[in-house]
Amino acid sequence: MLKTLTLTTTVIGVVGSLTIASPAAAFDPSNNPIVKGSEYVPVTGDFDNDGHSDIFWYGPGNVLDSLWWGRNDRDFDRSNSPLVIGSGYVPVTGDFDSDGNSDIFWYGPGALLDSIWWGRADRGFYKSNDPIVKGSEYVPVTGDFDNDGYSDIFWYGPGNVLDSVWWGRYDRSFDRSNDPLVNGSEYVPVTGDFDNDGHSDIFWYGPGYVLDSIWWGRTDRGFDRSNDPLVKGSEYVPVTGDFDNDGHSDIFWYGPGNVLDSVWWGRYDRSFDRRNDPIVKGSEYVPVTGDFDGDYNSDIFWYGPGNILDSIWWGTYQR
Ligand SMILES: [Ca+2]
Ligand SMILES: [Ca+2]
Ligand SMILES: [Ca+2]
Ligand SMILES: [Ca+2]
Repeated sequence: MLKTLTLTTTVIGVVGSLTIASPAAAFDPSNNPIVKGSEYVPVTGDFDNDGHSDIFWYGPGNVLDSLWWGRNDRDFDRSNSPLVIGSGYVPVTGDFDSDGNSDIFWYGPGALLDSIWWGRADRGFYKSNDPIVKGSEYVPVTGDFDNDGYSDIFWYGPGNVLDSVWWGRYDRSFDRSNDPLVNGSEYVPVTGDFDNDGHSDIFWYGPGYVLDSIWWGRTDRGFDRSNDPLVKGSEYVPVTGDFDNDGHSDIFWYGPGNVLDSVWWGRYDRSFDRRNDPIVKGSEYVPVTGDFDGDYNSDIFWYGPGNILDSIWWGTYQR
């Protein structure tokens, strides 16, 4: 049975037990009735390369996918094309062929066939179903680690699984390196260019007592590794973006429930300005970041699955 997007009008304010408090000056909040029907996996990128980030709402299984295209006026063009791909995929986005259009790598763990959808200016996709084999259950993260303009994929294999990196190429293939980039335990990797040297970096967030570390991308396709005790207390959901548009990626540590949120602002010296402002969030959101209105400040789309009201926080130049 096909589910479709349920378009309803919801009053701004309180829905159920949820309240969205105003954030600090770092964000302009908008609680517009941004309706979503069901449980989607949102993936963001600038697929049509118009300078505005877009959201691909991946509905696993029989749920109809849809695309929201960012606009200057902070609204979205919505297309409900049946862009169906099976269930069980882990989508990651990057501009792997460096043509300016973001692409989606549909990673199918296990027996699922991987595929890549290449973004186009006309808001369609070139789809390639090459059997891009991956063995097991990886956590892929994307960035341009070697700063050659082509997005790369770091395949993080938790536990004893060997990690590897796929380096994007102009011909839509990848250079693959299977170096034993060992990682001990179960990390949550987030990527951004925190020191603003042009190379994407990986923040390995170790929930609980696990020591965090950062891998800094290098031109020679290696990484500088720092194991500073970047302490985090509890179970956060980190998302990255350049919220204040100073060139350094920042990390928004979303603490679901009563956990206090914080923002770490990237610095040139590879440290962070840490702000523990009580940026309140009520409930269990799925945050995704992008520059949806094209003003160069990254924004946060708080997707509330089910009946939870969605909202968007628009990045400002302030912190
Ligand atoms: Ca766009
Ligand atoms: Ca592309
Ligand atoms: Ca690259
Ligand atoms: Ca960097």
